[in-house]
Amino acid sequence: MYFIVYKIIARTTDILLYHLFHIWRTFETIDPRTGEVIARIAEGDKEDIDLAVKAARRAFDHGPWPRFSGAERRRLMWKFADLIEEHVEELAALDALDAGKVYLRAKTAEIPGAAEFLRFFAGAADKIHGEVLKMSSELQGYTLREPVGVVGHIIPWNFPTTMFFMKVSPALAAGCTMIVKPAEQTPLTALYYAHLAKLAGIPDGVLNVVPGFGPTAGAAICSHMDIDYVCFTGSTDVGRLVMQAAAASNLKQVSLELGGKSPLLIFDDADLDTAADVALLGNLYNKGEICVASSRVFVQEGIYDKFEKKLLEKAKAWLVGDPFDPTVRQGPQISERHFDRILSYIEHGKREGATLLTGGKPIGDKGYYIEPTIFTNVKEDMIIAKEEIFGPVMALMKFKTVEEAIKSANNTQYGLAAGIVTKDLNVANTVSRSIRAGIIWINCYFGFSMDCPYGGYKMSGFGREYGLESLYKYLQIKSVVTPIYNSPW
Ligand code: TXE
Repeated sequence: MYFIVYKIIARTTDILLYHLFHIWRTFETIDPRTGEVIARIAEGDKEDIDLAVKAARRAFDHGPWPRFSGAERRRLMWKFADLIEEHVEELAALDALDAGKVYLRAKTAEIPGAAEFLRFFAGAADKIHGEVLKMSSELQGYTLREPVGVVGHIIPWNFPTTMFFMKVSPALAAGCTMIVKPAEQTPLTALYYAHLAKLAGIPDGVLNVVPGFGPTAGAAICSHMDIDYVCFTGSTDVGRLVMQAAAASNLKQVSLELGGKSPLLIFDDADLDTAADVALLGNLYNKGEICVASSRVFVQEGIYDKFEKKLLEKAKAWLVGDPFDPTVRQGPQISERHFDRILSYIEHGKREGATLLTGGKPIGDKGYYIEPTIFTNVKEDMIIAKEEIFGPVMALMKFKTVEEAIKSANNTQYGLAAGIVTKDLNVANTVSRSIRAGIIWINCYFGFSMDCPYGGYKMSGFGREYGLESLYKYLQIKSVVTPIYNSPW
């Protein structure tokens, strides 16, 4: 008897505590320039994901969004884009504070890019067509492209704005409703975008932003029975969990954009300045926190020494510092954990026998700044040549022939991107066709535009972001067939 009463009291206390705790549960978001807290954010978990999915489901099954004409969706998406542009300075400042983004770059490229994503896909919203099928003399048919339903977007911290809109814009254009879980490190702009979507008149329930952690809120999205599609960008390990949860729940569709260890191949005939600029940008842009970073640089032996000298000169001039300073090119790494992880890879590199050409150390005693770091004498089986470091760390290697370069480029479990620097069109074409990666840049790096799809081969994932390809993944085809009588054809 006492035991039962104790159990009831304990259970009631549990429930009360849960609700009290739950109401007040928040997490800190940190300024990577200083390590100080910027704000406390409400922490969403499974219960909140459930509520968001209910809202999204209602909006999909009964709301106007999927039933609007493409032109009506286009009008609201365009308004959303205009509002982003009106708020560009606050949004750029939030990404600089929360993610260590170079403010000027956020203000002139990433935030305006978000508006362009919306406009690109808004323009496609009224061009979603099926086909007419002649079939046979007794049958004819047509296809409809219908929205897949409720989508869960799980986004990482390295591009809080770009990732948000590269996923949300095509899904909105397709007529889907959605839940977005921003990364726990960078929730600020995502919350601001939810506010702007409401101001733009996007109907309630269409775009739901739930900040929270991966193993709770993120996992709840992946295993939810009422979500039809999960679009994930993040680590390869979590990508596996996403697929497992999708398979174990309702077999929801999945697309994954995962890690990379992309090669950059520099041939003997390359212009040295171009080659060094491409290699530096490919490794240091966004402090190396970019999945398509060219973290393995292979240089043909004829120009290797000259290239190394040129690269060092340019690396020394690459300015690291406060991302609000307009002369700075590289801000702080995202978090203390990630900062430690990068430094431990650098230690690994030294222990394995690679030579530090430059960098390798933290900068200052506050915040998470790391020097642009270049290793030479790297062997392909070293950890720094195999694993994604996701920081400003380049591994420089040498090759002799085109065949050797192709073999080394493909010697990785990943296949996200590759770069080639050469004046020889035949070499460029042969190598492009031979590398197993989703995007190849010739004499440039990070050449992105809304209409150019990219995504993974091998363990870098599957499904495409950007371009009409990314719209089609949020649409499914329905075939409608009808008999035809007395047709002479
Ligand atoms: O990634 P996670 P982390 C790579 C990069 C980086 C490493 C670790 O090498 O150093 O991954 O980064 C959510 N179910 N990339 O730990 O954990 C999480 O909340 C569902 C490459 O930050 O994969 C966040 O929103 N979701 C990459 C998102 O997944 C879960 C960008 C990414 O976090 C989850 C980021 C779970 N069980 C990291 N666990 C790229 N391709 O650009 C976590 N998440």
